[in-house]
Amino acid sequence: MKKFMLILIPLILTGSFFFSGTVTCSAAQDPNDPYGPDSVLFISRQLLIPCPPEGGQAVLPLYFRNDTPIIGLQIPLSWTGPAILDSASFFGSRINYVVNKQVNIDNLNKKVLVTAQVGVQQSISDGRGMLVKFYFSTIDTGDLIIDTTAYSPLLQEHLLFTREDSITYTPEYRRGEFHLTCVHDPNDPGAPDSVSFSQALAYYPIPGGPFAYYPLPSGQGKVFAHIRVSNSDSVGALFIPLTTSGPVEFDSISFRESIFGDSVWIIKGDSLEPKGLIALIPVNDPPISPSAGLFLTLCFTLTDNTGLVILDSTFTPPMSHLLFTTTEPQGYCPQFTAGEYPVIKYWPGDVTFDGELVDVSDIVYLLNYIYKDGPTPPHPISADVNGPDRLIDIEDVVYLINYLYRHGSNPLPGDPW
Ligand SMILES: [Ca+2]
Ligand SMILES: [Ca+2]
Ligand SMILES: [Ca+2]
Ligand SMILES: [Ca+2]
Repeated sequence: MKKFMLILIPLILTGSFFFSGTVTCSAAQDPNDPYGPDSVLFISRQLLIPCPPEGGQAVLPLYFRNDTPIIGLQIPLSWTGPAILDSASFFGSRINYVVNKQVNIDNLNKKVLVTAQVGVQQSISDGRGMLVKFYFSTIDTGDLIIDTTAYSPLLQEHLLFTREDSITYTPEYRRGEFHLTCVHDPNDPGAPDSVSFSQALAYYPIPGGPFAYYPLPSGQGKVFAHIRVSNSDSVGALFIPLTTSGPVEFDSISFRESIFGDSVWIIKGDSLEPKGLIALIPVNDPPISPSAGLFLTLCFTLTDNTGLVILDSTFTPPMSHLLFTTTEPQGYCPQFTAGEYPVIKYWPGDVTFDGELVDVSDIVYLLNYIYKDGPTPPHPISADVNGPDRLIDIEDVVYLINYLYRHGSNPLPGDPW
């Protein structure tokens, strides 16, 4: 007999901000740096990730401090370790107001360059706080070390702040040392089980055409949060209570491409307020056999074109506890990595993702990718322009050529799937 359980869990918004004691490794203060030494730093810490071969996510904020106003910064970084840099977000940053700011990600060489120039805008006033958040996909346990390339002979690889009189200087840098570990509940048989999110971005399409920059926002953004589960042994039930926060409205649940098909029972809280709770209890009869992959997808509509969507677990036993059960049944806690989805604006057809309107360079990039083994588009969603068919192929090239040169229709938003 199948059992029904209905749980209602109060909205809990959690946020934590840890500072751990670490040692600053500093060179002598740059003589052009007024007053005390300015700095760029990570807060090193241990990060819990799903055990391999499951992938997880590591969200790493970079901080900076300046004791006099600055008008620009250039921060070149390189990293070592089992991680891929998916994206970066300035949401919540001290320089979020600066229009001319960029993050160039080079996963091939494991380098990333953060730059900002205030131009005619207000200077970055003295202070301390977050600069940018990096979103890494982790592929293994181990150490993720983020250092600077400040001592490279290349000028564009120097670590620099720019004073209001345009003189540059090198602030101190404290490298980030992140220990990626995974834990194993002793009641969890076999390999550690896990619950994680497999896609780290929320996309907000801005329609193309001559008025693309005005008015903003326009179009409708979506977040598809893919929940992955992995269970090494048969399980009786999965209890995955979740909270959401950020600029989203819950839309629907999809089982498209789920490893379970639609054969599991889903019982959830019966009201889904904005920013509210989602609780899911799938029960399979007989037990769910060992599996790993996409469980289900939560579909949200974005209510803003900036911000951060966070999906976390409530972790409050007994009713809203993240829990798997064995067939005994014995409960245990799988590994869990919260999902953070920075909202990224994009212009459909901006294949190069340079924030410019569609031009010939986007077509060239696409042709290189399709026919000459060129690099994958930075965000494939911007290249699937012919109505989302989830293929990036000659049809998209033809569509873009028609749009640019033959008064064809505007490029269409892709599918964030
Ligand atoms: Ca200073
Ligand atoms: Ca297990
Ligand atoms: Ca472009
Ligand atoms: Ca396509």
